[in-house]
Amino acid sequence: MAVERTLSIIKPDATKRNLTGKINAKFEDAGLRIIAQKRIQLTPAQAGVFYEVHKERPFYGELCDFMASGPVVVQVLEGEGAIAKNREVMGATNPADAAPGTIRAEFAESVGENSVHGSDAPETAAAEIAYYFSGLELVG
Ligand code: FUP
Repeated sequence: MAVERTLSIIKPDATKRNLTGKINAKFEDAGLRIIAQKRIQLTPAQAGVFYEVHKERPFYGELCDFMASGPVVVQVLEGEGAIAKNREVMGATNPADAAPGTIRAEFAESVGENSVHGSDAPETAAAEIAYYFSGLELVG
């Protein structure tokens, strides 16, 4: 399997509860390397551009406001099959459906406030990484 890079975000519900380290341990235990990471405060407009694919969905406004409600930690994870592996470690979007041991099963508060984001395909991973990081910031 090829070595991939994927964009991860630790969302405001998790940064507020001081869960960055516990979530990072899940990534590292799964063999994902955190090759870039920064804690930032998004504006609703910046979150809106990132989640543009959802702009027709009823939850879009709430999602943008939530993502701007506190700091997020944006990060690039690298590893064999990193995109799918990260999705496995994250668990299902709705924590009620997330497998035991996943980040969302253990930490997410609701379908909207679900602690982490992870890219879902190679093309989105490349675009999402480029939204938050310059090439110089990726140190594999
Ligand atoms: P995921 O890829 O698992 O993050 O899920 P989606 O791309 O389907 O959704 C992106 C984000 O939209 C979720 F993380 C939270 C929000 N969302 C809702 O608030 N309500 C929903 O019914 C579905 C998604």
